[in-house]
Amino acid sequence: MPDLHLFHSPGTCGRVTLVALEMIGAPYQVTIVRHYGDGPGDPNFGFGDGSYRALNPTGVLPTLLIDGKPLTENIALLFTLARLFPAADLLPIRDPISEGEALSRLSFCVSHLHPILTRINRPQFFCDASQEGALISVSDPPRGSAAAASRRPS
Ligand SMILES: N[C@@H](CCC(=O)N[C@@H](CS)C(=O)NCC(=O)O)C(=O)O
Repeated sequence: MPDLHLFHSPGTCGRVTLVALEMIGAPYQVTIVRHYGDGPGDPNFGFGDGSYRALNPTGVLPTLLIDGKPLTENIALLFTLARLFPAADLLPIRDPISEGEALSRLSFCVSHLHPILTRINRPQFFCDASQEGALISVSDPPRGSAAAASRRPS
């Protein structure tokens, strides 16, 4: 059984891999990483001394050490865990068409949904709210991929 060690912060998308680990039921270790610091580019993000970037040079969460080797990006983590623990039936890895469908939906979450949520939850990363006039004009109803992201899956 591989040694699993998740670097995570509550309230972040690291919960995706955390849920997968819980579904698998295998033992794993968690290290809580300081979330965001002073925002993207903060050299102290992570462990407060910048050392988190030794694990993940992009600086974002989560990172999963598998037998000591760091792996990043939730989609990669989910597919790797699904193959390491096939009995957990995390993803339809035995059927290429169903696997493609799962990859398509996960890719949509990562490339469209998550960046939109980041801008909603952390506007300070994208504008200087202290400056007069730094108001964000929000389109209602949402358009483009934001509209697709706001629809409930059928
Ligand atoms: N595509 C990445 C997204 C990772 C990501 O953006 N994580 C956020 C937390 S939800 C983060 O660590 N942000 C810190 C930063 O942007 O500096 C994945 O799915 O793993």
